[in-house]
Amino acid sequence: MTADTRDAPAERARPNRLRVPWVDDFSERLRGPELTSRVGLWLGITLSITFLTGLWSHFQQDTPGWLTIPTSPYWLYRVTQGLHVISGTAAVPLLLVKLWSVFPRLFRRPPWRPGRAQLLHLAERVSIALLVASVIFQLATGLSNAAQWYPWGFSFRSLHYAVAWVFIGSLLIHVAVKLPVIRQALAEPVDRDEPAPPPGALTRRGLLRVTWAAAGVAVLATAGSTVSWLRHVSIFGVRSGDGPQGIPINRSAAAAQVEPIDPATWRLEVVYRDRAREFSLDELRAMPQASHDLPIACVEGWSGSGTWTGVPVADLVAAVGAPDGSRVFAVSMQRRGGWRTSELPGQFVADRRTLLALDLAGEPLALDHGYPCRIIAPNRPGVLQTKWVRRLEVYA
Ligand SMILES: Nc1nc2c(c(=O)[nH]1)N[C@H]1C(S)=C(S)[C@@H](COP(=O)(O)O)O[C@H]1N2
Ligand SMILES: [Mo]
Repeated sequence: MTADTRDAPAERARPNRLRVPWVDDFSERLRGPELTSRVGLWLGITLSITFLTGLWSHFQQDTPGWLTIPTSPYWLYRVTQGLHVISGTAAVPLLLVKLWSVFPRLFRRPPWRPGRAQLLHLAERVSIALLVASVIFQLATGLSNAAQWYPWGFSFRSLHYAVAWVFIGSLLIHVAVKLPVIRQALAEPVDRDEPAPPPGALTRRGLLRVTWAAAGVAVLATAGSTVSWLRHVSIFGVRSGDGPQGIPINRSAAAAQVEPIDPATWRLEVVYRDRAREFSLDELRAMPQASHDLPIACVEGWSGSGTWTGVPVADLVAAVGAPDGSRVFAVSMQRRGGWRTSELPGQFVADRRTLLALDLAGEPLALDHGYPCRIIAPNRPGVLQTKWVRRLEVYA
């Protein structure tokens, strides 16, 4: 056997020789740091946007003491959460190409002898294992959440949030370790040292173009959930379709087990300390009404805008003699399940665009949109726009 045939891949790949592959069993024609670093750069950008907007979404729902969520611009959460889901979706094809470009490195053997090199090798592998596992976990749970599919028993938000920190920590380690390689590879043309492709075969440049196109398709396929004129191309836009009064329904009254009310006997309770007032639907309608165009921006990524009319919450707070800047805790008629209560911090109560809405698009709220009344406030996650409100508790 000559030296030539011993190294030939065909010889190695003989099916009767079952063995663990080596790193150089895989074709190096397209793979290499020039490709990996370019796809990695964009993967890093999309995932960083996803991380930051995700952090913001978490803080909107679970606000740390040092942070005051602004009520303006009213569309801010709509944009940040739309970006969160769009950039997360665009990351999927980038991640697949990136993993494909580096997976032969899984079959590198660690340095045989114990020592610094072996330790470094193991440390790098652990950080990459954490990075890959956390990214896959985040994208898989995030995408199924955006598809409103919750096939698990854990609390989505707390786990998605916790794993986000594992992700960002291991990403920073990875970038720090690879920075010299990344910088050098990005400074070179992508086809440096690229062997001439067989006729008709893909080149590195071609592969990059396909990758960008796939990410672009992923963006278009989700962006319609936020950007209404893209609705018809957004096949992944789960709730981008219509709903009653022009806005999709997140959870219907039937799903929330909320019974239709009798408008003659229904009352809204507003409670402040030992003061409590009841308002009938007619009394609420007799109060000065305000109208605002505000979006429902669901954490799951879809959003839609409507014209809401109702009583500014600040007026109801004043009606029970509570001071400006009071907080309001809204309680719905729904008895079971999440999202049946929400808290409006003082700045939201003070903002006169924050409504106890009675109408949407000039008509009484559809039962599924929260009839007889719901909270609607600027720059708020949909999950806090409580429907079927029965009681407002005011705290100074
Ligand atoms: N009582 C109650 N209010 C609720 C919910 C709910 O399940 N129960 N869902 C919330 C969520 S997650 C969203 S996105 C919005 C959606 O409002 P819509 O169904 O009117 O579009 O309502 C919010 N208000
Ligand atoms: Mo939502």
